[in-house]
Amino acid sequence: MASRQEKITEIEEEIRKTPYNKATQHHIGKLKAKLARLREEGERGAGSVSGPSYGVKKSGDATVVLVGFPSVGKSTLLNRLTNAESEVGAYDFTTLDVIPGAMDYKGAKIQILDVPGLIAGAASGKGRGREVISVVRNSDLILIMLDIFNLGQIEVVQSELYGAGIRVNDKPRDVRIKKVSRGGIHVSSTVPLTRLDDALIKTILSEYRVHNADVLIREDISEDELIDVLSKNRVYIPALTVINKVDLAPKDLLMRVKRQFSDAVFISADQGANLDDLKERIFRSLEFIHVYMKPQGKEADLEEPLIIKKGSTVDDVCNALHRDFKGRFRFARVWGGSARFDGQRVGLEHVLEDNDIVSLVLEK
Ligand SMILES: Nc1nc2c(ncn2[C@@H]2O[C@H](COP(=O)(O)OP(=O)(O)OP(=O)(O)O)[C@@H](O)[C@H]2O)c(=O)[nH]1
Ligand SMILES: [Mg+2]
Repeated sequence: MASRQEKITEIEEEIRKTPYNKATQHHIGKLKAKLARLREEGERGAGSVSGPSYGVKKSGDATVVLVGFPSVGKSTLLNRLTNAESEVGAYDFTTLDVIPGAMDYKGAKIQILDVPGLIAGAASGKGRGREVISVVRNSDLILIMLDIFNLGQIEVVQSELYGAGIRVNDKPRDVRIKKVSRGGIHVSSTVPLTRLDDALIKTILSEYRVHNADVLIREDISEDELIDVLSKNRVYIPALTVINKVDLAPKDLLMRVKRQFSDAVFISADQGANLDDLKERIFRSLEFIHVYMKPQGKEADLEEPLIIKKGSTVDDVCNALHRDFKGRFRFARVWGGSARFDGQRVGLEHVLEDNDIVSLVLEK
């Protein structure tokens, strides 16, 4: 029997060879779904979906990872932004491990991870691709780092991340799939679907063993996007493009690139240029919120808020404060944007908003 990898290669080959048109669209859709499912199974087997395999623990309020080709200056930047000392070398693959550093900025403790350079084929295991990818999957923000003289690398980096199920600066498509016990697949949509028809939707769903379901689609999605909805291993992570070594670039080149990459942050890690701007962009991209703690029966501490990630729950607050709190948790009271009324009683799963006041009620 063919191994999973052989099957994957075979299907990739077939997709490449088949011209895409109305007549082959279904066949290709089916192959793509099959491919996505096989890859997913492979990853589960290798254990890479669950947590970094490099053995670096997440710490601080958020984790940022530096991703880029060898020698773009990742380690140089880590050393500039944090207390870490990661080896810098004028040759490729200087860094062979994950090197963590910590950056304090506006009250947030931000962990920054330097990883080995990424190369084409990383998602399928080239270099230390798999390990790097699993660290990236578990981060809160990706810095895609480029050398100003090799900007074409961005396409390779983006496609490697995409191939590894990482969706950058994106969010899941608005599709609801409600499984039912019988009656087949029923599709409804609130917008015209120009890229999918019922038959193709059914084909893709059946690859994921969904045979009876009500499907509600609210966007004009593609087959790849439907597969994303069905895949369990997709992660959605914000990213910033950082263009390094501007100290070496002639003025006219720099001007041109700035127009082309208007969202990027331009730095010289080596010279320490524009790093304050980068820190601010990192901080803003992480979308922290402030939560004020109110000890029971006392006034809230409005001086020193807790800094946590947007979307954090009462559970996250417990974990941030003390490792015993979760075990002793009874309930919490909340004032502010996330509360339906002042002092609402909530559980661990309650999602907080910026400037909420929280009081934890714990077992003695
Ligand atoms: N001129 C200039 N050189 C830089 C800059 N940043 C890094 N370098 C040099 O580029 C080379 C590679 O830097 P590293 O920080 O080791 O690059 P890396 O991305 O960590 O490389 P790998 O660990 O091999 O993936 C070194 O010789 C650095 O001194 C910069 O802003 N300007
Ligand atoms: Mg390095």
